Order: sequence, then structure tokens, then C-alpha cells
Amino acid sequence: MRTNFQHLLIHQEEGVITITMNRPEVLNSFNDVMLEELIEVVETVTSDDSVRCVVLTGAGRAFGAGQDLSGFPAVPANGSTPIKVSEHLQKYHRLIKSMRTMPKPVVGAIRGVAAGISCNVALACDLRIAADNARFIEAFARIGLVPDGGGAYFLPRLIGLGKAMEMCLLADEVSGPEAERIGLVTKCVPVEEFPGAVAAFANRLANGPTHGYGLIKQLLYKSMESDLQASLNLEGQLQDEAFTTADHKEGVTAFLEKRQAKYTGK
Ligand code: T3D
Repeated sequence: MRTNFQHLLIHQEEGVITITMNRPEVLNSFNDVMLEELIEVVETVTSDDSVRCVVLTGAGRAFGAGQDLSGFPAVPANGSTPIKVSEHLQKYHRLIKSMRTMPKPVVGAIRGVAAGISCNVALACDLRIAADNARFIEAFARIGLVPDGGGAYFLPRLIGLGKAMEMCLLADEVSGPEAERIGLVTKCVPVEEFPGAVAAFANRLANGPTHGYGLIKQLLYKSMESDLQASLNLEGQLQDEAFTTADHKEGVTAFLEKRQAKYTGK
């Protein structure tokens, strides 16, 4: 995979790849180039077996401040063609669908602000770890927009409709500790401990049964859209597959031999 991106930093250490959105002067807000680069990396690592956990984070003091508003005029200059936002959103939709269907864990590592569509890209991650200076803002209502990038789908499923409505209508900040309390993130850690905590969290996932993790993602995400019978059917189908993996065999063997399992992701 190429690593010479204009607005992304890529770092791979063993099975963990860290993608850092890198436009710190505008709090890593999205322009077209950064969005397209992120889609490219996410789609590439999906089929790269050397990657067993993906971490998405931001450079500098923010995770991201949403769409770059300076390059996205609500009122086009005289004579220019108005922007059709729904068409532009297709790119974000491609990104979040790739993140959700990727057969390995995607961890959002949020330090500082995550606003607008950056907040919702964080919500599209499978798990989130926050620094205690994190600020989650569904900023859309502040500028008269509806939540996009899947926010209206992810939020009620993560924190319930009442809290989701509160975040979207009031568009107030939710701090890292509060995000942990309401279940928006897995854990919140002091900002000084953040890099180490993210690395430990990602390494744990990267050393897990990756193939099984992919199946778990599939089963849980599907269950949000299906009835009990459909979920039970899928569970059987995916368990048949999990049952044949080397990692399952290793997990059982390690248990019987009273030792730590060494998973290969196969
Ligand atoms: O299809 C589509 O793409 C449309 C979809 C839109 C989706 C969206 O994401 S809508 C929401 C867009 N985002 C926002 O409305 C957030 C705008 N930013 C803010 O409200 C504040 O910056 C924050 C609350 C996020 C952070 O505040 P603070 O005080 O920590 O930082 P700051 O001083 O406001 O920002 C620092 C710099 O980043 C500043 O530039 P300067 O003055 O130092 O030259 C600021 O202008 C710039 N910046 C922050 N957010 C954006 C931005 N520049 C462009 N676009 C931004 N979104």
C-alpha cells in the first residue's frame, strides 16, 4: 500500500495500522483529498491480511472538525453551480460502509474535538477510546443541518433515542468522561496516557482471533436490522465458519493445555 498521502499519516506496527488524519491547522476537517485518501486506505487494508486492527485518529489537538466549511460554500459564488450535498455525501457513505463491513476491528482514537461528520466517522468505528479532553459535538444543528455520515443511525443504537435526540438537537459538547458514562466510547483515559492506552487496546485486538472478529462484526451489525429468527439463522451459518478456523482450534487447545492462546487471525 502506498503511504505518501497528502493529508494522512500511515504507520503500521505488527498487526496494527494507524491512520492519522493530518490537517491540524483546520482541526483535521475533511476536504475532498483527505476524504478520498481515507477511502483508499480503508479499502486497501480491508483485504490486507497483515493488518489485524485499524486505528483511526487525528493529528494535533483534534480528532476532526467535520466537513471543511471554508471549501464547502452554502451559498455558491455568482455563476457557479450549486453543490448537490447528497451526491457529495456518497463518498462519506462509501467510507463508513467500508469501515463497518471490514472483517477486522476498527478503533476510533479520539483526542480533542470530534465534531460534525468527524464525530460520525468516529461512531462508525467498531470501538472507540477517548482521551479525557475529548469533545463530541453533533454540530449540524448549529448550522441548520441534519446529522449526516450515519450519525442518526449510529447514535440511537449506541446511546438510545433520548440521548441521541439531545445530542443532535442541542448540539452541545459531550466530554470524554461523559461519553464513557453513556456508552459512546469503550473507555476514557487521561490525555497523558492516551497514546499508550490506544496502543495497548489495539495490540490486544490485533492479537485476537481476527477471522472470528470479522464474523462477530457481521453478526452484531446484521442483528440490528433483523428479527430473532434471521439472527439465529445467521449465527448458525457464521458459527459453522468460525468452527473451522485455525484460531478456534488453537483457542480450545490452549484452554485444554492451560496456556495463553496464540492466534494467527486464520
Ligand atoms: O456533504 C457534506 O460534506 C456536507 C456535510 C457536512 C457535515 C458536517 O460536518 S457539518 C459540521 C461542520 N463542522 C462544524 O460546524 C464545526 C466547525 N468548527 C467549530 O465549531 C469549532 O472549530 C470547534 C467547536 C470544532 C472547535 O473549536 P475550538 O475553539 O477548539 O477551535 P477553533 O479556534 O474554532 O478552530 C481552530 C481552527 O480550525 C480555526 O482556524 P484559525 O482561526 O486558527 O485560522 C477554525 O476556523 C478552523 N476550523 C475548525 N473547524 C473547521 C475549521 N475550518 C474549516 N472547517 C471546519 N469545519
